[in-house]
Amino acid sequence: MKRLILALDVYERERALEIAECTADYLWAVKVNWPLIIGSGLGIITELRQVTGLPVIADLKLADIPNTNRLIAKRVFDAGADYIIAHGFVGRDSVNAIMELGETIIVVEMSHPGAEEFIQPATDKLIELTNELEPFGVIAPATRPERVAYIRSKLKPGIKILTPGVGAQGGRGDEVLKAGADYVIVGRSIYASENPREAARNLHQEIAGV
Ligand code: O7M
Repeated sequence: MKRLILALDVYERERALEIAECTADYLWAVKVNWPLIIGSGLGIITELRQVTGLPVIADLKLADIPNTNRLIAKRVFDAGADYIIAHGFVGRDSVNAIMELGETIIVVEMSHPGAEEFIQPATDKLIELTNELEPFGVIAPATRPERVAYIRSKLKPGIKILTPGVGAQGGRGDEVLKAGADYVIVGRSIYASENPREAARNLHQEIAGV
């Protein structure tokens, strides 16, 4: 079973396509964030789907009023994205505007140190919102496996947990899967390595046995 998601945070179209193609065998999905969309345009989403045959997650962390979220999400789903990542702290109406258009993933906690300032104190409420809306999944921090275990214990069964923070930010894929995550998101440890295919294979093998 594939549980690895590539965070393809490069600017250049050709480099992105090359890395995605050579790592695809070990991935469940490819995640695109602002760096790649700014550098290569929205058309990269369809190209990545064609080259890899994998789902593409658009990590825009949308956090706007419902109408603006809807305007953005419409174009991004039309461009071929299978999932959009949204912030939940803006409220259920803003998240609903995206969920009406396609599969959505809600951020309930983040992986960086600053997440403890504002997001972590709101995590319980964000989990409540998630359980009510029942999106495809949530984002939770691989850097804090104990928080992933906590989030898993509160989240309705069936809602997936996707965890960034493995490798460059210090988290471990096997640990966070044992804590209850379904997928790990990895960027720099793959795309910035000398041999991205080898790096992806090693990570895949590390987590495959969990
Ligand atoms: O492995 P890295 O650290 O190079 O990349 C991690 C990716 O996950 C990168 O695209 C970040 O923007 C993203 N991410 C986090 O690192 N922490 C979070 O809390 C949330 C995300 C994310 O994917 O949010 C949806």
